[in-house]
Amino acid sequence: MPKKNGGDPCAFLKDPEVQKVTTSFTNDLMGRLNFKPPVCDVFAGPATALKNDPQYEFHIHPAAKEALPHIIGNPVQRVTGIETPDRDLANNYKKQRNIGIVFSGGPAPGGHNVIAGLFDAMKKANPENRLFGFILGPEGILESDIVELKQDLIDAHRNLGGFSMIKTGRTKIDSKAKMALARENCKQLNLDAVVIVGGDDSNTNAAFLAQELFNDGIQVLGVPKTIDGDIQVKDNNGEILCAVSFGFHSAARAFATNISNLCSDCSSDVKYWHICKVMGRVASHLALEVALQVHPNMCLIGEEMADYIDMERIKKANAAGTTDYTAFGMTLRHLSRVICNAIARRAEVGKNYGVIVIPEGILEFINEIQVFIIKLNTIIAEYNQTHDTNFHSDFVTLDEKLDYLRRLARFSREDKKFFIWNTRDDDLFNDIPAFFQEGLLTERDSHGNFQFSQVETEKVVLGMVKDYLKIRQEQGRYKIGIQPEWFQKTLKKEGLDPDYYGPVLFKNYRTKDPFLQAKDSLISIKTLNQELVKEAAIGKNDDIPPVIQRVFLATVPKFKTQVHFYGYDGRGTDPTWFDCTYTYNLGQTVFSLVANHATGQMAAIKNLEKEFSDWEPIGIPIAPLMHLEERTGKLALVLERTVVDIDSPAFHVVRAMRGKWLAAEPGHDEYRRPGPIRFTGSGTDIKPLTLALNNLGRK
Ligand code: FBP
Repeated sequence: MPKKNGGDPCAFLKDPEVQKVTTSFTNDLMGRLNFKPPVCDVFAGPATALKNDPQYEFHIHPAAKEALPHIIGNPVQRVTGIETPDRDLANNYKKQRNIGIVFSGGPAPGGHNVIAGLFDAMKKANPENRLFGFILGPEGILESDIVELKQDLIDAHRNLGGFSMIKTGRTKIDSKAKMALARENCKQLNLDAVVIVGGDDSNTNAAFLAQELFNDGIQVLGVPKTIDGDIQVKDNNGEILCAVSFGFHSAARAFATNISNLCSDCSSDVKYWHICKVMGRVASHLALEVALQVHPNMCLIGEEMADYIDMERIKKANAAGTTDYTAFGMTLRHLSRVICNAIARRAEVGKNYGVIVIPEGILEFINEIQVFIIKLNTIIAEYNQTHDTNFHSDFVTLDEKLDYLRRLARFSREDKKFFIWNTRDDDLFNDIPAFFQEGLLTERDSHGNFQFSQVETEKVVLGMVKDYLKIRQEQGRYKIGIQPEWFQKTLKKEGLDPDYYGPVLFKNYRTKDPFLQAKDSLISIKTLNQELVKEAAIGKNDDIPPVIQRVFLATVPKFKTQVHFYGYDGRGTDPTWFDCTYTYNLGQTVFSLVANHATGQMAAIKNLEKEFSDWEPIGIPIAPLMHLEERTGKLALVLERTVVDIDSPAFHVVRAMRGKWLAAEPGHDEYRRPGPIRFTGSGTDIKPLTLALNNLGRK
């Protein structure tokens, strides 16, 4: 062993004992690299074929029919295993192929296994087959930046999270020129097929590229990726074809592990409310899954808020013979009240701590915010179009942007015409905090999506909650409940009679309530003094007995918060068994689609919600899943995203258990410990709990 002082530090690092401790090759890593996910039975034989399943039908949008004529008629295709392929099939299956693969959008655990599954399947069919990875996402297609993916590289990434093997990016191939360039590059690279692993926007891109490359005989296939879990496919009859995108389970489990640790922390030092924002910009699937995994005290689900109807407002408007449009959907103010009520209820039973889960995209479901987002999207898009420039480069600072909006409001006032931004909008917008204004004016991503991860959603909600809690506190409606035993013991220790002071301090002293509630009027030392004097417990000029002050202070809540954002950590986490296996089989499915000449299809596994033995690899046509959506102020054909169904069993369970999880009653909290991510093993929670619940009662 080299000497600690002096000697060559590098020599010290060569010491085998030191190397043993500092090695990057941990047991977990080695276990992951060596793990072989099971494959569906259809992949066991020498070849596969595709069987059309015409019973699955979709509502086809006329715009999709017009834009994607070559692939709009694609059916759902089932992969079948072929034990003894005839000569034609065998020759075709074995044909030497060059396949390009690209990751697109945010990382999601399992991506490397898509590559591994595809690689293993194509090498099994023909060892001469070659796989190429486009570097840094679709930008790699446009730049022809490609690397051949060989055995060693793939083996070094098996069952590991992230997209680090070939990186990813959000470039969109969205113009005629870019399409033509992509086409030219794929032809130059002599590719037979391109596989796009991405979310809704990237699969949309896959469909358009499939259309573009159709006549060149280059196939384009999609793979449903996104931790947000919002790529779900059903046919017209509600038959589930793709229950969830890959990466969702792992990310949710990573968030859940961390949030469950916070549950255990906060119920130990009982002083913090942990506000946990979890990713998911459009849908609240991740928040819902995390809630089922952890049983937090509160979990907000955006889709439920959008569905909210304020009956009081409706009644008032009806009585006045008018319509109150603000009665539909929840307002920010109402949301803050709901949260505050829950916090105050827990405080009453002495629990001045807890965990709240908030979906990243919650604000999109809030009435007034949604209006701002749509209006600002349109204003920015119109500006860019009219001036052929970029709004954000022309107006760099917040003040410059606000000034532009003010000018729009002035135009609308002076012209007295209908304009998208009027004085009322401007006034309302100026009422919100600057950081949030900045967030709402942030640059849209390349697909025209509002970038929720850049907005401090939790800060907005928290700001309102803090303000309202302060009001409640001043009204005497937010206090900490006191255990009668503690009160008795504390006063007796100081020689005071608890039965004398009890009715002076508490409104429920003579009841059998498990917690004593301070009178509403006791909101400060001054009001405590007044109350004691009024009840003749002390004289006008007497000091408050210190122990009474102590008891009073114990009833005063301090709302202390810790704010957390769970997103990027979950995108980079190592995959669960579910995602390892799902993605490896997706890779195998993609090869079957390529080898059987499919294009414009998305690889999927049907029956994911069931046992592994029921999993069925399929190809889903992308074009029929498209609809028109507003993007950058214009309508665009995109793959429809699926939001949380508030009629689903998973949501019903959360709704039914919410009261229990809030635990606004004496006793323990109901927190659940999901434990760390596993990639082996069995049990009920090896798949997403939302999937398991939604499958109950289905055949
Ligand atoms: P994808 O839809 O590309 O999978 O990404 C989704 C997501 O993880 C969202 O939850 C989040 O809002 C967004 O990525 C953040 O993106 P960025 O990488 O641009 O910060």
